[in-house]
Amino acid sequence: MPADASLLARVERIVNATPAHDIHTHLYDPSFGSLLLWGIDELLVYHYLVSEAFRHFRMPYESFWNAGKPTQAEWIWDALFVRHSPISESCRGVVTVLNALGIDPRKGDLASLRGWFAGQDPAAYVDRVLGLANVASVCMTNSPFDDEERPGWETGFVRDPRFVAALRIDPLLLAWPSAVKRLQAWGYRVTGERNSANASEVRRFLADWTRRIDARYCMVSLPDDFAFPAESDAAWLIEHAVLPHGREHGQAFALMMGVKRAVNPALRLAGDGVGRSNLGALQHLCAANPDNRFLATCLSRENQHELVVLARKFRNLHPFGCWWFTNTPQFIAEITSMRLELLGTSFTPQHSDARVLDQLVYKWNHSRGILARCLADRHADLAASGWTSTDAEIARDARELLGGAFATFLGRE
Ligand code: RAT
Ligand code: ZN
Repeated sequence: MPADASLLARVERIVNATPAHDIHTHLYDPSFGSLLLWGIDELLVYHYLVSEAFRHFRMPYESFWNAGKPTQAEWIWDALFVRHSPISESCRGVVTVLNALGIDPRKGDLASLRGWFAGQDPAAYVDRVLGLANVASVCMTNSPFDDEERPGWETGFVRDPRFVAALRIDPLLLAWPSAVKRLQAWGYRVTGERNSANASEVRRFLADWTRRIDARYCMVSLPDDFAFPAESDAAWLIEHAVLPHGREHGQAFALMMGVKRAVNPALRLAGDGVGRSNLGALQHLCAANPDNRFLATCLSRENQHELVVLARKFRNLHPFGCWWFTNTPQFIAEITSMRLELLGTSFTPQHSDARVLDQLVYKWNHSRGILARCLADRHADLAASGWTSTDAEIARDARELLGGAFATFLGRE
């Protein structure tokens, strides 16, 4: 039942005051310099907004891509904020960010917004954003296959403890023939055949990078047609390298399921779509590998119920996040309520997937509001059944939902 105003206010206060551990972002430790994106232009050229702006643009795709970032940002601002109301979730996010920073987005133009951001000191700005978002730690997406990122890890740097690492291995699993060449160049003796010598070299590669970056978990985004077991390189690598590595290092494996890459390649990063996954693959992984831990999120709305039911059957499965196209108020409310009703607090309702530092502010502001409502409604139902929850109990729920259950699942309490 919907919580009354006073219960809702209590739960909101508690959820807002509870620091979040953001378990999946595309942000970088500030030591990576320009790889950590921030500011108004980056907010505007976010790929979620690029695909929305192309709903209005009449220009050829290439004209957009050939323009510099400032011009792209101006075009997007004009299309989505000047000529139309910014009511989509991603547009509203920019407004929430500016508002939280004390900037009235309706006063002044893009030039004055740029002036404000240009005056910020990067290090102080990181502190300010994390403070505004009330985020205690952000998990990065760290790929040894990324030529801009890898040198930083190889050289080494002083880590900011708020930025924790996760080992991303999409190219390894989804483009094995090209990954073989890269691994060879890095000194791993792989040939591409599916044999035990290759599996153990891949395990050596995973172990080296796990240690180098102190990876909390290992992760991949999978297409909707991912199957397991299967006669595929990905299935072979998962079974013979990723899972044994996970068991040896006590490391969870995160599957982000259901992305259809490059549905419209002309949109580049903004051109990916969604497809319904076969969660039989996840069921098989969980059932056949009770000593491995799996984190999972699904991009398709149609997979959400099945994912929650699977988590009831397998304690080595931890659902997380309302990812990408499900990161809208309507779906977050639906998915979070369903998970609370079927799993209690043993899941992680949200990750931000932020690519731009400032987005932490809106992603967490919007998500916390919905989480608080869903949680308040559960406590209202509970009260109606005869159990009145204390503030301390609600605070315990909030801690579990905002990172505590995740840490317990990973064995990193
Ligand atoms: O949400 C996004 O920004 C997507 O582009 C993907 O990066 C997705 O989150 C992923 O990690 O594959
Ligand atoms: Zn992501």
